[in-house]
Amino acid sequence: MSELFSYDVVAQDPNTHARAGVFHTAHGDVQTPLFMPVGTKGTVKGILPQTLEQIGAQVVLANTYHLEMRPSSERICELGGLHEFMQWHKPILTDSGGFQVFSHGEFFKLSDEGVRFRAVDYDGRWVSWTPEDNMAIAQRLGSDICMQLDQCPGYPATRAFVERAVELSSMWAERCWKAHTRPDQALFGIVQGGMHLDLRLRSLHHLEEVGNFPGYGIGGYSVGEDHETMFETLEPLVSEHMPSHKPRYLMGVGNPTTLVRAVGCGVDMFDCVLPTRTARMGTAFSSEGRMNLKNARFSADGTPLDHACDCPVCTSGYTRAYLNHLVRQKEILGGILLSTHNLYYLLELMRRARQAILDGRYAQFMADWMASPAAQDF
Ligand code: PRF
Ligand code: ZN
Repeated sequence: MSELFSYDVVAQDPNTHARAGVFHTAHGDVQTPLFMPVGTKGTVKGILPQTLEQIGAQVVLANTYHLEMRPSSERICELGGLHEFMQWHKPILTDSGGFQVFSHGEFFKLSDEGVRFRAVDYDGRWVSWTPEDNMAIAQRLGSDICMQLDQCPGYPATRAFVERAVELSSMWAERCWKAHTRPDQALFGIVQGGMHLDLRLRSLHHLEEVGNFPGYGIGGYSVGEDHETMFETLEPLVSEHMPSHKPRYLMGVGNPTTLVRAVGCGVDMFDCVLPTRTARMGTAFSSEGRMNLKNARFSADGTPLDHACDCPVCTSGYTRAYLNHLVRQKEILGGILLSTHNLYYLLELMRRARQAILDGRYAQFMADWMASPAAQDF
């Protein structure tokens, strides 16, 4: 029996920093690298839990801030915890409110104590939130992995602003570490520091001093910078400085090309609303790049969505013409089918990446991806 929340690297690619691993949680093992579908409010929009299982999702993401606002962690706890509430019995990761608060524009105030913000997407009331509150909520929800409360600076930001975010996030990491007591839940620290490698390293070292976190989130990327700017600091941070025996989770990144490159740097986990959000707007990921199903050129196309895809949508006889019709008529099935396909696409991409690492051919996998028509579009 492996120890709860230990991470075993099962294969290290010989020519890149990519690795394949297994992370053990209270609701089962998780094979890395992996993509985690986002179910912010306790549901991956439009997708049944059994469908998620069928397409091979291993972990679903939820958010403490949203679930605390409605229907509250107390209610969910009374009803048996989040797994029972949403009928997903595999691992759940809950993000803290940090990133959501950051998206509240001018309606928030940060202090050492915590954050105060207006719940603009709910009833508009002012809410005060401390690291201890965040831990209490996550522990009531009973997720397998929870994230510390952090501050995610946007981009561009002054160095002084980012430095302050690192200090605040470090202080909050320590308070989260002390407040966290649930033995069947793993608390991950979050590395911040914007596009400054020295601040990233300072943040990482603070986390290493604060406690023995079983894994690390990497926050503060994909906030408006271009890809090259991100990889300038992400690459050395992950491949040279982050401990190799702990999982590394790049938060909020779901662009297929970025995933392939980040795995090559040694990142293990990803989440993003991109596959489901773009699906609801009528866009599909495919082996030929992005496809906007609203486009009139699909209206009489009797072929499957993506001939190279084995997902339940592409193998059930649905045509591009039918998807075009559903999307144009704003039928909810359009969003459901495209979400199912897009999630499968990223889950399958990570399964193939894992197999390539196990076979010691990840460099070739990356080169093949970069040369593929899909990569030109992402
Ligand atoms: N912090 C937290 N959640 C996040 C982020 C972060 O920096 C990001 C940044 N891409 C996405 N989700 N707590
Ligand atoms: Zn498909």
